[in-house]
Amino acid sequence: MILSPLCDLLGIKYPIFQGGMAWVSDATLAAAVSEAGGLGNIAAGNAPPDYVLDQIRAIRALTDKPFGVNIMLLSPYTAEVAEVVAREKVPVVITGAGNPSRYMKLWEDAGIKVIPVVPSTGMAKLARRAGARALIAEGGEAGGHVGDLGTMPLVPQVYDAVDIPVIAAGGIGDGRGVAAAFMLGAVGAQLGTRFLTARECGIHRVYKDKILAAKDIDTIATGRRLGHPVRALKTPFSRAFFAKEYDSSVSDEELEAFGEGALRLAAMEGDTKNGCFLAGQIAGMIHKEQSAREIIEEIMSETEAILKSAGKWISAAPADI
Ligand code: TUI
Repeated sequence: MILSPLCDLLGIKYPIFQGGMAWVSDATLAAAVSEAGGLGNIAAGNAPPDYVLDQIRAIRALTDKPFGVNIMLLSPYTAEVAEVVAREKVPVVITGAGNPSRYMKLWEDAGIKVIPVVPSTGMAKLARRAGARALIAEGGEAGGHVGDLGTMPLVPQVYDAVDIPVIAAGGIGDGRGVAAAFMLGAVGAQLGTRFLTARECGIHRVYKDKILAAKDIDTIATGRRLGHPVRALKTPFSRAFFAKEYDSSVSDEELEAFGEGALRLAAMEGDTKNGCFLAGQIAGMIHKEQSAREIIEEIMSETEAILKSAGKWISAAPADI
């Protein structure tokens, strides 16, 4: 049994979050994760407030365990979604892709525990000052919108910068990654890509098959020019986007327009030509479909075995080097 302060803070059994993934993590997936003892998260993405309210009602019908709502701060509906989660008093809000400071008091007054995703120590300190209860330090190995630093350098630096619990994310796919996250100072881990092939994940069959077939070098981060790089599987879409990005005759507006709707086309339609299949660098480690419960229990038993055997590195001087 792994004892983490994160479990006490949130009332969960395992210190594992399922990352919020636009068009992917709905009430069904999030409920399965929460029922299995992790923290399931509904992704608001770019969706309107009505959708988010429906999903909150849906998850409450499926589980009485804690859950979170992931709010993507670049969404045009952020202010309205912020109000919905406050009115609904959801247990946890996770923010991404921006500075959540302006909404923190609203959420805090509603008794919500706010856990922002941060890509740097600067944003970590800012979020801490604004009232964050914990932080998710997400490295650039993650899928979706990514920062510059890798998880290995980011997590310990964020740990040193703040006095609240830190959860590691980005590049974590199994118990080895979770154990490593603990070694870096984290109290838990958030995984997104690993849950794409969960049985309860309702994405298109094509998306799951692409993840199952992916190799280590099959993801690419595009969109740096627009200020929000996004990691996805290499597909005709991402290669075309990458080419346009380095073509000075293509304006930023054209580039933005080219990407519009691509997440939905991947997740809902499995459109291999025009879809953007977000995935992290651990996609190459996923070889089977499992239930959310199997995923979480497998990860936790791997983590426990690794941590139990970690003493082997200090038990005796190496015999022969
Ligand atoms: O947000 C994510 N991952 C995402 S969001 C997304 S949808 C999207 N659509 C269009 C453009 C961009 C994204 C797909 N995947 N992860 C959490 C995350 N947050 N990663 C990095 C950050 C982040 C970046 C900058 C957090 C704060 C931040 O602050 C910058 C500032 O100064 O505001």
